[in-house]
Amino acid sequence: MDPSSSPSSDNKTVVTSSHLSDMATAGQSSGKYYENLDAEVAGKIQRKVGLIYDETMCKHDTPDGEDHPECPDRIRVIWEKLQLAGVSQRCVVLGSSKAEDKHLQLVHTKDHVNLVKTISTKQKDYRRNKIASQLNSIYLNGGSSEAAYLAAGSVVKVAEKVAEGELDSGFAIVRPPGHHAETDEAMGFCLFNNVAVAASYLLNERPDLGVKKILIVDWDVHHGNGTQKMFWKDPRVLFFSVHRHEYGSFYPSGDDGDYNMVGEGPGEGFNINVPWDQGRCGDADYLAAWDHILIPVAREFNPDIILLSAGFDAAIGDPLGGCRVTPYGYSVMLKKLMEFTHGKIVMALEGGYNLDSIAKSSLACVQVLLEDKIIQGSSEAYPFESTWPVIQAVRKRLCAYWPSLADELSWKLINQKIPNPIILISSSDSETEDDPHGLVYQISKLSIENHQVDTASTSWRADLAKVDIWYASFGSNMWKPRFLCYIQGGQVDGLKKACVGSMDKSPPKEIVWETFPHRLFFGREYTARWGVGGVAFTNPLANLNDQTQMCLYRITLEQFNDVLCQENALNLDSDSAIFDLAALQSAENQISILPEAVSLVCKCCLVGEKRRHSHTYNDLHAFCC
Ligand code: Q9C
Ligand code: ZN
Repeated sequence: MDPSSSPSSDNKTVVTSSHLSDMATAGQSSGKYYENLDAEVAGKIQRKVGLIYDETMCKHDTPDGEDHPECPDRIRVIWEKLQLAGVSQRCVVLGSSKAEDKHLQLVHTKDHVNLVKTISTKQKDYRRNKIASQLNSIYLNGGSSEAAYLAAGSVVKVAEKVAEGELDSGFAIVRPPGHHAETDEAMGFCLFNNVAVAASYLLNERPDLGVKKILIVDWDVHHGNGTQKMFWKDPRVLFFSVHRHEYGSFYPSGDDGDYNMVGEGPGEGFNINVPWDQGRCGDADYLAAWDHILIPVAREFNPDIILLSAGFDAAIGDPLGGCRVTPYGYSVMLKKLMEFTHGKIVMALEGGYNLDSIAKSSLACVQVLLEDKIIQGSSEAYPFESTWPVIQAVRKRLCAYWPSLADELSWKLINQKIPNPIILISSSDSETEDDPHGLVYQISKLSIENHQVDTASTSWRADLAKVDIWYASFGSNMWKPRFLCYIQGGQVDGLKKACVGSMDKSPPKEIVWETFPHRLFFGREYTARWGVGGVAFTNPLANLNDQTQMCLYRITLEQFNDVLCQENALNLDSDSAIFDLAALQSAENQISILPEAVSLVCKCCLVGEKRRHSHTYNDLHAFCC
């Protein structure tokens, strides 16, 4: 916790710090969530990436125009994004195709195919509404049949071209989505199971293409119940789904998405579910599932092609998903799949309901398929603590079929702490160019000069109350309800006991989610000044290419003091601040300071306690003394 800064004439530095005592080694042992997977573009033959988009699929809409998350604009915004970014122009754009009934009937009953086919033709709205009302989460209109046929047919077409080798990979930007659709039932916004139809087509109708083993990866935030059932007993298809499950309470609810559901008969072991017990999962959780389940299994399975049920409703900002996967996270997940099948990957859109998120995530993925330089970014450093038990349970349940899952995960890996909040305090005037959102500028304007703090004063609270700071955190740790407990008091899920809150219970003046230019140096295990423990500094102006999503709370230095006290189990009603106010002030007075030169000393150390404490949350001692 280090509110300090090192202003210099030409280079404003916002110093942030957090306890990072095990961060330096974590990067190596945990699968390197900060790694850069730059693809060498120069000298490479451009990969052929197919795209299908057809405005006709926008005609599927709610019958009387009410709002619905699964809306026509979903595919429009993706298509527009790819065009605006100049990416679609470098792809092979194919016309859409209607699925053939005989292909649909590889996975669906004749009745179901007929139902979907006849929805639009002869029936009136009220008839359609009646049918829809008997289904789970389905609306139907006059455009539904055609859209459903085009969605399924387009995924089949891209899959065929990729399997033939005419394309290296492709993305079918389709709706309605497919993965909830079962053999004889539409549900969950899905009419035909587009990906399952394509998989079955390759396996059963096109033996000439030599596709014998298919890996279906379903990263939609919901369980792919339909796809699971269709290949339940089929060892030719390895189905992997990662989804919110919450003990069966999350849509589509029930036990189907449980990790015990591994397939049956010859298909036993060829169905893998990674069921999150909670929302809010982000890049680190997904990448942990990749590194410790999917990737090793895929290596053993050695598929001929990968079909990706690419819903983007686990994306940050999604109104239904509640998770926090960033475009960067998606791009890394996809990149990791490119090692297989010579990159033969067929992406099909499933869910995803935040238009901005799905457009950005889609763009990031197509750039991976094109083997562009991967977008810059970084993820929260660690998965949630609750993620490891899930991953361990999945590995244990499936290790009989996949020996690469048999080893126990190392203690070191699973006991990594989630990253601490990062504290930003800035002073100094600064340049404001290259800061379109104005956030860096705003931060730079937060100054503690003119707020002389009197170390001898008993009115330290009044002094600190005059100073605003930005408290920043990576998403998963100080999520808003939790952070608000530290300010306003109370207890939410994940807090061991209730917080008393800050003395000043006024809510943060601003709460901003921002993709923030930053650079983190998590590099130190020891600094002369701060002793054992890592530190992190950000230099937003010098490293504009590095981006991370952070949540920033504008609070007063007094509130910050109280947050720290609560995190470290110290009393609030103390007669001094947790900070060394003299250090804070002298930091302010220096013109150019090396980060190491600035330090705030925590109270336990001021009273002569030299032993390193083991606070579960904020090991303040990691960087004081
Ligand atoms: N209580 C896809 O993402 N939610 N489908 C219904 C009823 C349905 C999501 C909630 C969510 C379906 C493809
Ligand atoms: Zn979904």
